[in-house]
Amino acid sequence: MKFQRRTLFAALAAASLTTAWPLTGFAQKKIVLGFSQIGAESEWRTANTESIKAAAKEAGIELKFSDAQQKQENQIKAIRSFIAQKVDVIAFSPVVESGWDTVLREAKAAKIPVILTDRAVDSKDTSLYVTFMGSDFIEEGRKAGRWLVEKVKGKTGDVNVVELQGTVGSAPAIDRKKGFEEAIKADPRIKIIRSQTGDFTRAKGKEVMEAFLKAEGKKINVLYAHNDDMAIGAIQAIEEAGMKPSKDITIISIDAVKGAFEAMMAGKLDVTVECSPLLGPQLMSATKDLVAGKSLPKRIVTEETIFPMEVAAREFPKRKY
Ligand code: GZL
Repeated sequence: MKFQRRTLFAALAAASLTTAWPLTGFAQKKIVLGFSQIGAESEWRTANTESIKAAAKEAGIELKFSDAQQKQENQIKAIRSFIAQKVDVIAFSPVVESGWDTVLREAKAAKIPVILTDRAVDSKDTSLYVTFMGSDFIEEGRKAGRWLVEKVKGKTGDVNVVELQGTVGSAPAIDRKKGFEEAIKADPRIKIIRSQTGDFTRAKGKEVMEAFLKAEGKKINVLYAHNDDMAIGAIQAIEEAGMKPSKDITIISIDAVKGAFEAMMAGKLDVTVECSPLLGPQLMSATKDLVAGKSLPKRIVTEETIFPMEVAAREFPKRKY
């Protein structure tokens, strides 16, 4: 018996020298990611949240998730709480571009890396975050504008546009406006005659479109909405005003959520520019890389396309959000 036990111990000692196997306990510490989400203002946001939660589960990452109800102060509070809890990584989608430097400096002082997802910040000190992963909103605006320039090519008459902007001060609202205005310079007939925020929601989009219709009525030829939810709200307002969406007013929007495909298949929306919310897997992979000490590119751009009405029925079954 004695001989056997000695042999067993000798074998274990030898094994411990040859494997990387940590003899002190076997469970690896779970990575903890603190995520501050903007809110639940749109179909896009809901899909984005689902993607992040599902990907964290899949990756075995402990997710501390906070919903800010579209208020910057709630996002700042959440980030401070993540710092106090000493999470491994902080990620967030900044509701507006400005006002983040102080809290990001606190995260830096606490040596907690920060990942920006979906929207950018305007901090001059880019050392305050490791990477920004998300869409190129200026290009999304250009795609919307280029589509309109092509649509009116060879036609005569005014092209008066009313614009429903996203949340005031947010990167998508600022950049989608910039890209659209750059692209429509190609045809001087295209003019933005009214522009106002609908805060990315259906309710506000409908309310502002009602005001546009009261003020401009049949002068309106085109609606450019910074997201599908506002476009869908505006479609309701157009119908309640006795006009036909798409036929009387061409409707252009961004996101390519399911609701937009349903509106295009019903002949009420003309085109939607894709803006993918499915950032969860990329975020979890970046989080694991950071914890493993790997470096990340400063900017990770989401590849996207555009869906005009004529392809909606063919593409809809393939859509993941
Ligand atoms: C874009 C995202 C925007 C969507 C809206 O990446 O930040 O916020 O376009 C959402 O639908 O509310």
